[in-house]
Amino acid sequence: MQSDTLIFAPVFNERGTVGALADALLALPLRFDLLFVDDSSTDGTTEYLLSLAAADSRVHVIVRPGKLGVGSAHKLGWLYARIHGYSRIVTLDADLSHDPHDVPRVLAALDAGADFAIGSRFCSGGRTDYRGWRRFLSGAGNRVASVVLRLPVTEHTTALRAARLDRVPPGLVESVNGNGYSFFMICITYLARLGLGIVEVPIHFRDRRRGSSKMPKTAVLEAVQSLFRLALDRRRIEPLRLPSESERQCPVCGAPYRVFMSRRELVCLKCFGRECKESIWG
Ligand SMILES: Nc1nc2c(ncn2[C@@H]2O[C@H](COP(=O)(O)OP(=O)(O)OP(=O)(O)O)[C@@H](O)[C@H]2O)c(=O)[nH]1
Ligand SMILES: [Mg+2]
Repeated sequence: MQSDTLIFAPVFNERGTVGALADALLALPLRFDLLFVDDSSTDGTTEYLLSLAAADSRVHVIVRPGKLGVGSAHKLGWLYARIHGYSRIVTLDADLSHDPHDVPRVLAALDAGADFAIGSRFCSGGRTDYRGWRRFLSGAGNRVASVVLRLPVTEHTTALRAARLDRVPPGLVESVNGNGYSFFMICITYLARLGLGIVEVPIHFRDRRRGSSKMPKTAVLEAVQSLFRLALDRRRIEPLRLPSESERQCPVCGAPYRVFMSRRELVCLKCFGRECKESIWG
């Protein structure tokens, strides 16, 4: 029987950590399924995950044809959770920066009444191992975001998160206009502006011990642009609806993972195949 909780991690070339991550998650005393979205890793990660999925029915893998961005992988994780009827989703990085043992802690925040929980480096009790430029960037970036966006949180950018799916309007997260690292800030801004109960859970964020960063140099610029856009555009958020089952089917790759990016544009989160016309929105 399917569990009601989906744990999701995006993954690209993380062979040095993904095995330990999967082992630690699968040993947790919780009932859940585990989804990885792998962007055709070239270091053996894909083969490892496919063999793990063949051996353990809790593990699911979607392999995309190329590196399509961490934000779009998260949107696919959320869509997968929706269409398979899970009631809770937990997301985290695959490089062991997020401690798998923090998963029960963010879920406990949902059990205690939160709609959305975020693992936080900057709230009281939170820690980060980043040093130098990365520490400055994440600390200053999150402080600026707190001032400009005026959300009730100190952490806007990390991916360790948990949500009750019945509290989040379907289509809101799946259609976020950001396929890279800006996804995280846009997503939490929308949820806070809709008035969801958001709780910060203090975490110790570790620097990746293996592999290399996938963050492009343009990520900072992209984050600044998103921050200004979110600060200036305070219109009421109107989520795009999720497509029906037949609309979701992608004519390019055949997968059922299309979402609306606007009222006239359907985009496949698996292959990025697009369809634009006047008449899509019913
Ligand atoms: N599927 C997919 N996963 C990605 C992509 N980019 C990053 N990831 C994964 O997203 C997670 C976060 O990426 P990281 O490179 O660790 O980004 P970061 O934590 O901000 O940077 P570091 O601190 O340098 O590790 C990791 O699990 C990556 O493997 C992508 O384009 N596609
Ligand atoms: Mg990382």
